[in-house]
Amino acid sequence: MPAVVVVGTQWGDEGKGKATDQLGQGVDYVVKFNGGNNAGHTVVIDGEAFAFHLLPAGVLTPGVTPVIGNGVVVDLEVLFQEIDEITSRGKDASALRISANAHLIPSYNRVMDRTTERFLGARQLGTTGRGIGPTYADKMNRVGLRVQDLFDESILRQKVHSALAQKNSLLLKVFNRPAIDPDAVADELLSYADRVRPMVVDASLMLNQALDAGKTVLFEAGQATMLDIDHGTYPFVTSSNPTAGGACTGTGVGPTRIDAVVGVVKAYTTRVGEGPFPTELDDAMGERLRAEGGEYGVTTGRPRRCGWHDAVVTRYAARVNGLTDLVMTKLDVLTGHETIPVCVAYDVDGEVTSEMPLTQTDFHHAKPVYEELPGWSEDITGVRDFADLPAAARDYVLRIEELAGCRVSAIGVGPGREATITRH
Ligand code: 2SA
Ligand code: GDP
Ligand code: MG
Repeated sequence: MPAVVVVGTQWGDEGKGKATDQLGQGVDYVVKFNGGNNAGHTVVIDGEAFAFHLLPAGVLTPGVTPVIGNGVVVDLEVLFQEIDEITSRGKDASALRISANAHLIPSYNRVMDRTTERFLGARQLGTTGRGIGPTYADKMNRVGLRVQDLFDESILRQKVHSALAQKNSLLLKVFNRPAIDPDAVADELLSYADRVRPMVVDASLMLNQALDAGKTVLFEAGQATMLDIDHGTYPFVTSSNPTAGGACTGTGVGPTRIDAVVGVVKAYTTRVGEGPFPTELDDAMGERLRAEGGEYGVTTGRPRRCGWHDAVVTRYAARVNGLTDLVMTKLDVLTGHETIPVCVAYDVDGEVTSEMPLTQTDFHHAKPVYEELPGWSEDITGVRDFADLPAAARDYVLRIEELAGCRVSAIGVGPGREATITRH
């Protein structure tokens, strides 16, 4: 498959990092197309864990060109911290390429993100505080800074001055915080210019030429479908498009060039931050899933909210992304339950529906309708063939496949690269 998109089907942390790393073994380019260092992907290779926020997971694979597309927002300080970190661990990041059109996260947008969250108090969104929302807002407001602006000092200074004219009055008058010096911000950004310059490319041209030449490209989403600014649980979402369409707008590769869209889905469900979550378990069972699944944020260390599998969400994700395949992760974490509930529909104020409700008001009222599936007790972490799974584990996968209307082509039974069952 020349061009494959990998997306998250739930609220993130489905294990996209591992899936991308694995699918990326045979490809030429791995491209991140949305989000920024709000993402956190863990890849475990030979027992060694690597956590990425901004770098595409493909950076660990020799021969792969990792690319940061125009849809990504880049914090230069974090970028070079991550590059230095993996370099000090013996990996080579010199192949990394960055779109000239990607937007920069200036330090003032981290301040705006955190100050706004504090100001909202109980109504806060639970953002990662990395300046993601304010940077996408600046992009849409046409006061954003782009990677290419680092190479035109007078333009960069002008843009920082215009952006801060508005923000400083907000900081001073509304948030009661000191104003930010535009020239200090510009100086800090410009200090990275020489180091960034060799990485900057026309990523759309490079990727289209690569596809023309028969090369393979993997498009890696950050966050997930239910956090999509258009298709997620707005306003409790991130500020970009992590769904499959974002792979096109976020890279400059047209939809007719995409061959497959793989959705990564956890065997159960988690969410971090605020917002509705119908199958959330606010009890000892939720605690058990968190402990057994190691459900803590890679970026902020926040405990993740945990619940049973929501097949209404998975089917919705299959539709809005046009999924060709599902990769189910963390099936091993569900070992040891007598029965496992799966949400097959919602009861919204007395009316049962198996589709995503039309309005967020209804989604906030949705109560899960569960089907109880038999559990299994055998350790499945060493299983590599679908036929060797306990019958109940196989049936669990097949029932979710049926409910989602999309084939489960691989199953994760442990964090390592090798702990995967591929279905042929
Ligand atoms: P933001 O910072 O503006 O993108 O936050 C808006 C919402 O998006 C959610 N969000 C995430 N949800 C899951 N995982 C994310 N990344 C880290 C990880 C999370 C962490 O992969 O482990 O370490 O806390 C991620 N990034 C953003 C966020 O919780 C808000 O609900
Ligand atoms: P991402 O944001 O979607 O890339 O996911 P994260 O890396 O934030 O979280 C997924 C976590 O699950 C990581 O710690 C992975 O190492 C781990 N993981 C991925 N697949 C599996 C699996 O099949 N089984 C188990 N037990 N852990 C997994
Ligand atoms: Mg994550």
